[in-house]
Amino acid sequence: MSFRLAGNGRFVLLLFSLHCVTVLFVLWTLIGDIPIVHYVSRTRHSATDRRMQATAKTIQEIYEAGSRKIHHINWHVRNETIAPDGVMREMILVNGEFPGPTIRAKKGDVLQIHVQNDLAAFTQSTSIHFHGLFQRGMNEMDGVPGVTQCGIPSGQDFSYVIDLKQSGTFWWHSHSRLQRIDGMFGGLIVYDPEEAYVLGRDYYEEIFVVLHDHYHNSGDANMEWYLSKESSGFEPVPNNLLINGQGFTDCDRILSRYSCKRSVSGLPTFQFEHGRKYRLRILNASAFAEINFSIDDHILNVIEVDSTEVEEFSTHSIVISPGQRYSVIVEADSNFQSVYMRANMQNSCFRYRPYGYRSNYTTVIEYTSPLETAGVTGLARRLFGQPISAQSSPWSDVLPKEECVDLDVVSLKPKTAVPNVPEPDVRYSISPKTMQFDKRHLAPFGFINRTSFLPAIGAPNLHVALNLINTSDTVPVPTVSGRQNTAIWGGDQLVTQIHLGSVVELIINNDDDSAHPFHLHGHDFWILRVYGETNAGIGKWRPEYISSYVLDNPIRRDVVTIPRLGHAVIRFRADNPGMWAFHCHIAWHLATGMMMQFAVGVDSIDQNTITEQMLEHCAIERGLGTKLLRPLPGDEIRKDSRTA
Ligand SMILES: *[C@@H]1O[C@H](CO)[C@@H](O)[C@H](O)[C@H]1NC(C)=O
Ligand SMILES: *[C@@H]1O[C@H](CO)[C@@H](O)[C@H](O)[C@H]1NC(C)=O
Ligand SMILES: *[C@@H]1O[C@H](CO)[C@@H](O)[C@H](O)[C@H]1NC(C)=O
Ligand SMILES: *[C@@H]1O[C@H](CO)[C@@H](O)[C@H](O)[C@H]1NC(C)=O
Ligand SMILES: *[C@@H]1O[C@H](CO)[C@@H](O)[C@H](O)[C@H]1NC(C)=O
Ligand SMILES: *[C@@H]1O[C@H](CO)[C@@H](O)[C@H](O)[C@H]1NC(C)=O
Ligand SMILES: [Cu+2]
Repeated sequence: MSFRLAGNGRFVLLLFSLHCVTVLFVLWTLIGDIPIVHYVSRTRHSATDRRMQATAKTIQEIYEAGSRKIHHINWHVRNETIAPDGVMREMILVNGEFPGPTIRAKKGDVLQIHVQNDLAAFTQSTSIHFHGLFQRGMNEMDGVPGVTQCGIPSGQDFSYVIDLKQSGTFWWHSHSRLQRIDGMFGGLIVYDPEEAYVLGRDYYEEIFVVLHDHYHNSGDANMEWYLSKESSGFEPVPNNLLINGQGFTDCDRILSRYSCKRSVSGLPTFQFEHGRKYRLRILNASAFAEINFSIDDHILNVIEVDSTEVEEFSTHSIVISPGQRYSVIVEADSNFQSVYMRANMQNSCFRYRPYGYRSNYTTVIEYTSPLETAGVTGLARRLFGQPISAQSSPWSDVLPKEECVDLDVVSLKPKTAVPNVPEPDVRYSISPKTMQFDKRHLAPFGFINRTSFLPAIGAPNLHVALNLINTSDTVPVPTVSGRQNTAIWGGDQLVTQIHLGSVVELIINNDDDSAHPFHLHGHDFWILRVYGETNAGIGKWRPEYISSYVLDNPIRRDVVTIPRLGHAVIRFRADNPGMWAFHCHIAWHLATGMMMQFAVGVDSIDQNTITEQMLEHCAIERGLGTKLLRPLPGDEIRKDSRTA
């Protein structure tokens, strides 16, 4: 055994690998094509890895807890300085965990999540949205400030009570400001014995893989830059890609204003036992980047897309947009002793690369057997740490060129088939766009049609719809475009009223130069058509496309990526009363207003669902009033010239 130090400071390590119980081991060397080198030696799964894994025991405990278990969950929201990839930065975390706590429960259970906002600054209210849960009949628990609630003010608390009526892979995240990309998100997995693939029966273990882009600056700092002249309207590009909150930074390539710690960065490693099947639940929690995920020498059998079970579909790689989830079954049948799991950010979606930018990520999946782990390999690990390289190479399919698009709509088929999608009762079209205005110093804002959303202060639209507040009593919010606020709703709102039970067809024409992954709250939708163009001006929807819709059992999901210069057509049955957000899931576009709402069957909402506590939070928000208004670019100039 030996190791040597390469000239450029990279460690080259050797590792033991034991092949059978009786014989000894062989040494392997490394450094494949990718120079990932620094890592923390670990002999056991870290706490993070344990939180991300579920075994037959986990599910047994969940089921033995009895029917309709109430999960009492206590969350504290605080800001903390941590270094997920070696670079220290302030983050906003739940219970200090990053990613946040993973909730595991079964269908029929109730979550009672007590959220205490311990953020110091008075403007930092918070909220939790449970992405993918329809919240049927419980619109007030959807967690969107300005739409279904006021933010939970700092120093205050709120309990989200949620009936779990669906199963699958979900996630939760703050819907306030940019807290999601500052670290406030986590997984929510709901099991159901009726599922096609059951843990312990159809697969041996499951591993939650959270892929997300990571910025070395805070969301607010990035936003300030985005809205300034320096950005020229380009979105802030992430510095790194993390898996389960862990990553690696080459400290030599980091600007000196950051504090970079060589010793803390680590890569998660995963273990497979030969002959077993694993379910990977993959979540893209990114702010911005599309990610291409693959495992060398292993086929990904896609079984779930955004909590919709699909007919098994085999592929070598999947591209995941922000907010999307995929479950894949992977059979551990490789002859390699260890292989790479690869995640690449789709570079073509970015318009520039920051200094020290890292777009791809490989981490090792090791093949182990229980004896090896306990025996000599275990000892070797304690001495030398985790192996850092594998001999495998990436799949070399000839696939279409890298583009920011989802898995082909036509290849995904839900298991619970809907042979004929119902005809629409109403058809709406919308055009999302990022636009810049001279009077706002060319700062970019996200629009849907001519409206850029700003959350109404102290007057969420759900409360307005239920006559719990008059908009005339609220703090006026300036509109981005300078147009008048609408008579009914506060702030700058695009609200479309829908009769309960209507089938809505929505055509989204994207004339922008970048793709927009759109997410609908409260419902999932059928995707009838997705189309991208390479030339501006000709990718818009046209009536003759109706004949090309996929109407026979199309995929149902809750996020669809609208390709650049193209369009998508979705349909959904608006059978869930409430104010439901529909927005781009790219953090920068959402935070600058790319959001509209569907007011579905508002007359059927019970006013009593809004608690005293929720009304109090709104009163606090109105009390803070103008303190919560951040001047829009351009407004401060007007103020200056008035006072001058
Ligand atoms: C973060 O914590 C620091 C120190 O505790 C505090 O000064 C700051 O205001 C906090 N920021 C927020 C957003 O709460
Ligand atoms: C996550 O979603 C973002 C936004 O669409 C996308 O750019 C990125 O590639 C996705 N990442 C993965 C791993 O799918
Ligand atoms: C991975 O990153 C390296 C270094 O940034 C780059 O040279 C390489 O082309 C990337 N590979 C892929 C597949 O993007
Ligand atoms: C995704 O990665 C795989 C494996 O590295 C590669 O073969 C494939 O071309 C990539 N797909 C896209 C759409 O970039
Ligand atoms: C958005 O604008 C288009 C084109 O002007 C219009 O036809 C459509 O009705 C608008 N959509 C909504 C939801 O207002
Ligand atoms: C709204 O205004 C009307 C008319 O001024 C008043 O009667 C009603 O009580 C107000 N409602 C609320 C919730 O303040
Ligand atoms: Cu967008």
